[in-house]
Amino acid sequence: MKRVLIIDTGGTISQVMREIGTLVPGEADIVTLVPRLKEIADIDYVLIDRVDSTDMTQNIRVKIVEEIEKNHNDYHGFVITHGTDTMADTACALNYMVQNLGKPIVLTGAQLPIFAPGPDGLNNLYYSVKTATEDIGEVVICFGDRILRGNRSNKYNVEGFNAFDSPREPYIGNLGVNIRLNENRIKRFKISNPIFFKTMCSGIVVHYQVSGGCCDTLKYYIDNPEIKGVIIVGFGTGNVQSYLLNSIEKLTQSGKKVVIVTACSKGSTKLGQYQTGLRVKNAGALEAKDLTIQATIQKMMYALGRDPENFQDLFYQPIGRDMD
Ligand code: ASN
Repeated sequence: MKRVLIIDTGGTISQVMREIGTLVPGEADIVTLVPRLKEIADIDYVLIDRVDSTDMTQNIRVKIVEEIEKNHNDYHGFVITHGTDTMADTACALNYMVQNLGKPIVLTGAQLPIFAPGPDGLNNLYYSVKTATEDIGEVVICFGDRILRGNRSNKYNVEGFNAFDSPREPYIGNLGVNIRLNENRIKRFKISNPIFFKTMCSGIVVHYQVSGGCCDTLKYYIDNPEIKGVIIVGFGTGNVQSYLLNSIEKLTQSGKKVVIVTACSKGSTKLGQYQTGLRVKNAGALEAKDLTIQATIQKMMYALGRDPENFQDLFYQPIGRDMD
């Protein structure tokens, strides 16, 4: 029988309702609530934390990586239960922290606590364990009736049972009476040579442009030693407002990395297309091309944590088909 390790980090799936109507971390043993999991695979379970994923940290992510590192030869796949709010961020982080595993790392969770009437978490957990035994060699999110490339996904629906989408990448698979896997997936490796990377740089900020605004908050980052990288969410192809340019130039001159990502959920930055993009490139900023915002954050953390001198090369090296 195949073996699957479930790594629990918390999220709504195991939360309970307080009388006042607020969900808080609970004590649920989610695996025993889905007894039929044993018919799919031999299951082992480790509890790492019970956080609402709002409070997900790089330390918890390192613990996930350590579990995978310790056990990677002994299991066919890994399932990580996680809150939905930052599940896509963790999927991206794991794509960079665990490279060349060649086995499925499946993230799942729920919109409703597993004790609520009609909980989606029962199905999500069941199908995630199944997915972890399949011919997949990458980090995926398994949620609702979709299997999605983790590093291309985002939570787009607060309520729906299909909470995730990946607008830049067709689904890796669809769940129904059968699991149907698509050819765009990365397949399981026969022989793998994984690399585990645990020193992500947390000193990243994201600046969202305010159309019609006038406050140059970027200037506060220039002399801040905590901040190593700044992501600016560009309009369209990566266009950035004139009043930010002076600070961007100072940021890049002071050695901080500045990356422009597109605010759009499809397509790529093209900083040369408009003058409003070219001038930010001339100020020393890089562009995230078609990386999602979540992937840009985690890839910056990875590249800065790994080797800031080689930031540009590391940032542009595709990992787990995160960019075209
Ligand atoms: N706030 C919750 C979390 O991310 C949302 C959920 O899991 N549905 O932990």
